[in-house]
Amino acid sequence: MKMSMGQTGRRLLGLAVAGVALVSCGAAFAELGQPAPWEYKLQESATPVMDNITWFHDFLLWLITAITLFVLALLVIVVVKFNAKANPVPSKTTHNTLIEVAWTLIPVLILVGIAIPSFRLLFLELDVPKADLTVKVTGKQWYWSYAYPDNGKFEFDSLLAQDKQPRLLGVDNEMVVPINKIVRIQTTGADVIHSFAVPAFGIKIDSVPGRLNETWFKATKLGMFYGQCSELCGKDHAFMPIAVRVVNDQEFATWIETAKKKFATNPANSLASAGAAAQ
Ligand SMILES: [Cu+2]
Repeated sequence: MKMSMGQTGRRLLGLAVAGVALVSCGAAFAELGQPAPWEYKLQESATPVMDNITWFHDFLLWLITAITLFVLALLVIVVVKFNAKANPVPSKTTHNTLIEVAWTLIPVLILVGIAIPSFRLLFLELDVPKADLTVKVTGKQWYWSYAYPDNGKFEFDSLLAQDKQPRLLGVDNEMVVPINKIVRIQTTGADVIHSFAVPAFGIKIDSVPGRLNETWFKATKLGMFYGQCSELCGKDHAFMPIAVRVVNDQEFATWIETAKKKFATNPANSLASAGAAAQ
């Protein structure tokens, strides 16, 4: 079937409209701190580290687009200009010092240009600043436990709440942190390897039995932020969500007082009891 130019044009226009509609829908559904239908970008950032990750991602996307278009242009030039028909007597050129130096040096410079922001980001992630608050996160089959060693001797479990929204992300007891404070996460696994990840905070760190891994975030936006265990850990791996509520200082102080009372007699205070039993 042959299409006229008009038909082709209309089809292309239709595709473009559909594309724009899809993109704007994705933006319309986007919600802070959780995934959205038709989402194709990174989640909206809520920490300086995630700002940096988003910037680096976009920078690489533009760079790779420019490189791909450049290579495509070279291929098109070669196909058009140097095919057998257009170029009946082939040239016998084998070396060109300038081009050879250029195609070695330019990629090296591009890699250095990528390495500098890449290492800067890596140091930002790994170099934990002086923390205002430490939260100990323990991954268990199949839920999370949170302890606040700076704020009192309590620990609580956070399990998937089937009746809560967003589906498969809502939990019974959320982790609560204050806004604009540096929170140090120390994480370990009680049984197998889990991984503590919150996309909007730009954190993902393995929770390994027998080890204490460390990361940090500084939430700059109020609200609920969701993540999921990101290391395949058994049959309910998909059902141990992470929910973090970012509140202001006063609300946090109130929550700490409530939590101390509410979770003081929690029999699931397993870390403390397991530690005491071992001694
Ligand atoms: Cu897990």
